[in-house]
Amino acid sequence: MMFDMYTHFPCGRVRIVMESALTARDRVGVQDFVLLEKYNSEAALIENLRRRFGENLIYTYIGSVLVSVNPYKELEMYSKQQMERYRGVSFYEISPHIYALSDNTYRAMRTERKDQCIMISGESGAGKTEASKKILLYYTVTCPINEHMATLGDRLLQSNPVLEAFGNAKTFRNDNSSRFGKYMDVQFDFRGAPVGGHILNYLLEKSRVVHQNHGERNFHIFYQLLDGGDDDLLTTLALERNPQSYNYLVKVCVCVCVCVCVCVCGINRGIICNSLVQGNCPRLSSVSDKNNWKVVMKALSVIGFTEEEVQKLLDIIASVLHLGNTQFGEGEEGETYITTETQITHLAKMISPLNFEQAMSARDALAKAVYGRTFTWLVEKINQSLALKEEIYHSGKGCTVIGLLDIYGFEVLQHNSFEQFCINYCNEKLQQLFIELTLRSEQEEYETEGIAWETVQYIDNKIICDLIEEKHKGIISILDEECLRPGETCDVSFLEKLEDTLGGHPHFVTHKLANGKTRRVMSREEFRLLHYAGEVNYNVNGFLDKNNDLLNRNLKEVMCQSDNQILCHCFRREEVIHQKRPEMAATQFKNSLMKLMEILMSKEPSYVRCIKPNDAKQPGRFDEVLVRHQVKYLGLMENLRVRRAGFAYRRCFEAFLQRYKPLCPETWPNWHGRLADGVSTLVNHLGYKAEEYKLGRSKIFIRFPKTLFSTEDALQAKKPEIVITIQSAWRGM
Ligand code: AOV
Ligand code: MG
Repeated sequence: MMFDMYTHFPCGRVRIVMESALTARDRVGVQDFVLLEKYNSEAALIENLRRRFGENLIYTYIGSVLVSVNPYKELEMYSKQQMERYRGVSFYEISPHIYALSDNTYRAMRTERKDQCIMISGESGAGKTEASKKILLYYTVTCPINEHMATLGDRLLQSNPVLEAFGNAKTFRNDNSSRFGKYMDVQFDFRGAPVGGHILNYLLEKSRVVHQNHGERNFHIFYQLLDGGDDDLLTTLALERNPQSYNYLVKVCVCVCVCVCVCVCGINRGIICNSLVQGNCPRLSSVSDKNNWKVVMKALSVIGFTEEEVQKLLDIIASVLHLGNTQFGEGEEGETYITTETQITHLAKMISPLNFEQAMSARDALAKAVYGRTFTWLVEKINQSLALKEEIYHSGKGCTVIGLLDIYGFEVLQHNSFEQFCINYCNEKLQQLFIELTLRSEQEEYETEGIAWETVQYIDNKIICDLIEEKHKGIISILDEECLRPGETCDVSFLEKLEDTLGGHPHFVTHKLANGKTRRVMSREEFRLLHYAGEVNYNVNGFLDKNNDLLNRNLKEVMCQSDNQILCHCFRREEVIHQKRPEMAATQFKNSLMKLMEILMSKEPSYVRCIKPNDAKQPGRFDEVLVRHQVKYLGLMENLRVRRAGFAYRRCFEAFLQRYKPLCPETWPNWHGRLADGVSTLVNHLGYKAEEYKLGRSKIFIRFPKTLFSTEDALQAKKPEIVITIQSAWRGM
């Protein structure tokens, strides 16, 4: 961008001006996409990203939206000095940065006394979690400290390693993939000091506890405990150090085998081995489980977990591993019994009249429920530690909030299931919100500035949101009905119901064609949704089970009676006594999303759109095909179109006049009249045509970048003596 840059020299802050705008533009691209000449061209946008990425300039704006490309290497741009450079500096005066966005949001909250939120999106591995951590770090380092909450910053920061240990895992796409959505509020007092925090968590991928794809891992905490826990601890928990010993962590046996052994009852029976096919990936080169174990244990203590609580928590983690190793034998009449003695001593009894398949699935359901509920408990405990103190809350001076949303991006895998369906639904909602809020803020700005609103063309994805969430005829309602319907229901009957109700909907496709024929390219177990970001085929296998998320009543009862207080807290007596069926998983998710939308709607939004440059997690590689996909999924062109619908560029009168006054004898060296008149005089002198710009109440709006570029070039030609090459400044940012 062609504006004044500031840098730090030993003598203090010095104002410097960019080298020729054109040469800089050619080399490193524009730092705001709205200034691209061909703003409607996806290729131009990608080329701009590529150029900047090549120069380690990973951040670019679309107006006030920050686009970030994962560098997959440590860049020298996150130091404390860098934080200082961005403090209090206007968004446009300095190179794009996550700190600029953080600072801008913070200042908007302070000056306007309005709650803010920063929404971070992008596909797995694109850098969302890293971005959210950098924002949090920026606030904890640069904001003042409230003496009553002096350690809050530490607790806020330490919540990350804990939640990552229990909620993140190595996946094919990311060695530290967040397997839950997270929204975190940071509360600030009237002086701008952080005084509280609150976390909401969404849809933990519980199925990972019992099953991982090849090359992936279970949640980090299991490996951290085995690698980092000392010998005494492992002995107390009856654990072996080797992850290979645990079915839930490593592939144990790919075939079903039958062997004979003496079971706990002392009778010879045939035993069917567990035939799990797990990730088989116990170690990671990029992650030190041992070191991270220490980090997590320290973090738990900083947050305020007692030793007893930590012990109980680890008991649960160990129990899940033991549970996974529980083997079942099949009796002569098809009944099942537990054959593994060690596990029995660590688990409540769970012998019931189930057949082998049912026993296995009950065991896994229990492991998932125990882990999932423990994770929720963990978040509650962290929230207690971060909770705003009563006296601050009631001080009468009020608090303002910055919310950080780090939530799964649009996902298209080879095999898309219930989880992807929920994740992509969430992205539809966020896109809908984005369009609504961006249009609203554009409209508001036009209104404040007294400029006539110009209609914007955009894709409204409400139709897809309705298709998924509408009462009675949306996909979620149909799924719930199918789960509750008495009689024989299954995933395929659910698909048939979808076809009956939604066949013919412009965004819903199955193998059935309208003329009764079959669409060959689609399997009979799939439906396809035409999302705003592209088409996704969902396989219905497992939809009913995952939506039901049922746990055997006997097992719930056993859990209620546990002497582990965390489990007692997680499995409440009332749940067993009243036998009230909890909401189905998809409906629960839908309702929590609705609440999230309300929270976000009530705040001033900022956006970070993260992009992953390659699938190999390598620095310096920019895979254009991959990036193009994400540009599409993230709706960046849509972003740009909305932002550029009226005017590419806007700037307050004062800044505009200050910069370009050398170009007009009447405004140079100083303009003494009204600012608006000064700008008017200046642009008249420059020969701006009426359709090229508009003057609002406090800002000039310029429609096309070329108008601005030619003004900038004129300035460079006029005043070469003030041009200092700032290549170093560009690079250093
Ligand atoms: P995600 O949050 O978007 O994926 P992460 O934030 O975990 O992705 O980033 C993935 C990895 O990329 C990190 O572990 C870092 O190694 C690297 N990385 C990301 N951002 C930066 C950066 N600014 N500088 C250096 N390295 C970075 V997921 O949670 O899977 O959706 O589910
Ligand atoms: Mg993440």
